[in-house]
Amino acid sequence: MTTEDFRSDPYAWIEATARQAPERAFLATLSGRRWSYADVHRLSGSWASALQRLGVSAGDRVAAQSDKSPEAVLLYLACLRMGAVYVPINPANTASEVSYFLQDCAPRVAIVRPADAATLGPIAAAADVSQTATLGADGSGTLADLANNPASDPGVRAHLDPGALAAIFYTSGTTGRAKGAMLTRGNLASNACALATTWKFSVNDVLLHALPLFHVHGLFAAVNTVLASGATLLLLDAFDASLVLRHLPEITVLMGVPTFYTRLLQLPGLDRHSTAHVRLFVSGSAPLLAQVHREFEERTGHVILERYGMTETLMNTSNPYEGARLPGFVGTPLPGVEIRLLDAQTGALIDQPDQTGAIEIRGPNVCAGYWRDRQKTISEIRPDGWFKSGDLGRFNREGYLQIVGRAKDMLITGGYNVYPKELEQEIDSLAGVLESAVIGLPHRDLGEAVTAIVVANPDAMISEASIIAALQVRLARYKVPRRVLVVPELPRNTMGKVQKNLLRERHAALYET
Ligand code: MCA
Ligand code: AMP
Repeated sequence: MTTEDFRSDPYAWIEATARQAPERAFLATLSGRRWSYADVHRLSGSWASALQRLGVSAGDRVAAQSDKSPEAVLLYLACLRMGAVYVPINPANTASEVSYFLQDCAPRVAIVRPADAATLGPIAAAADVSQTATLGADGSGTLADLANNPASDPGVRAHLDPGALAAIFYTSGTTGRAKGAMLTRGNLASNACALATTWKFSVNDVLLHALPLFHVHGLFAAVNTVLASGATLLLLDAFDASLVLRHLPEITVLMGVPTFYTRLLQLPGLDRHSTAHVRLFVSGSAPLLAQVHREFEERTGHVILERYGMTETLMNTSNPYEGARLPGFVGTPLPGVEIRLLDAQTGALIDQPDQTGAIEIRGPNVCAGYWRDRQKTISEIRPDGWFKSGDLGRFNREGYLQIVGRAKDMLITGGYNVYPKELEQEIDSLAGVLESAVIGLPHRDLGEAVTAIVVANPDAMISEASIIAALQVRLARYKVPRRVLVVPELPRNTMGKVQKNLLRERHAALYET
């Protein structure tokens, strides 16, 4: 196995450790389950064989809406091993959202939770998905039954080009509908190697995993970096600040969204002693307030390392492992990644520090485009490979990037991205609604809280509660507005465009009490 294999074939990591240190722990749970690298190599083979018997071949999509569990990790690894394209779906997504994903990605098989099989089976069939299998939170279900069948062939393995697709991750967009970012085996492999090197991962590391598995943060930044370094995962079902605090003495690395750190700071037990065993705290997915950064250092002596990523590009920049980790900055480009800033008006290259421009990214981390959406691919990725991030940034004199805003209309709540357009379309379609504007307002716990400002049709009766109730059945919970304010009209500029800045200023203190 060469370094080149590691940068191009993500499954090669497991094979290497399973051969060199078969008994080393890959994954442990709080309930005492433990898998070595040899176990995961053997099991991923049986699971790949099960997928094959469901008709899956290399290049076929496998869509999965499952709870977080070791078996959900295994399913992903089985796909990597056999060259199937893994399409994870947030368990919070409603049936109508799942229906859209299935129609769009046209998977060979849909994996659903046993309790959802009755509802989602017909939805999958209507989307022409020929097979549905189940996977429960405890790892049981028809998929595990197939994998445990003695007829399983644990030797299944595809050796594919680094350009072959490994995963499709849906990310909503400014046009409303979610788009599938096509991530290749080379994207995954190169990015995990860059992170493992930059963050000095070793076989001695134990990463506490409290993130969801259906986003690139939890699956690729966390799981892949552990795999690429032969390290160990301690898998939690979900983030729970007290539980995380209790287990810090057993781990060396924590990766989280800023809300993790805000919540940990609320616990009196967070101090130098409880964090002494940890060598690295990483934050990303949303801006980490400089105040949280400083408070964390005062309490624990640890300087949180902030980095910047995107679904379409995986991780782009990082503060240094050794050297100054600056509050409010996301660091310098990772090895192999290029970042440039373009003047938002003229498109001219900005080559001076302290000037704000549109961030563009190029490198082996940039996705192959959007699934079955050539138009969007062409509009977001330039012919010479530069990806338009939609974020605005500036470099300081030391070459550290700071994200100063977004050109795209998007907000981030607890690390989850919400695109106002998607919600506004849903709200505007409700009876009695004339128009709406969705904004993010400052929220101590979630960073930003989804807030809808709604205008009723003349003579119509609408209320905050009725709008929230109607949205709850259509949208994943994290997208549903925390508050809906019914107002007589929306502020507009002379061009007729809704002035969201004014709305944000006007309601800035809504969540302060
Ligand atoms: C849960 N709720 C939320 C959110 N999470 N509402 C708004 N925003 C959220 N993020 C709802 C729940 O459904 C619940 O609703 C209520 O809020 C209270 O839930 P609570 O128990 O307090 O929340 P939680 O379950 O503890 O979740 C908070 C969390 C979680 C731990 C911060 O949201 C989380 O794990 N976020 C991580 C997201 C992530 O991995 N992002 C990475 C994206 P009700 O009361 O009605 O039941 S990848 C990315 O962005 C790029 C690539 C990158 O750079 O990483
Ligand atoms: P996603 O759509 O989930 O891929 O989220 C990507 C977006 O999250 C980026 O385009 C940024 O706007 C934002 N993001 C990720 N990491 C950071 C960070 N450290 N600071 C500020 N914004 C971030």
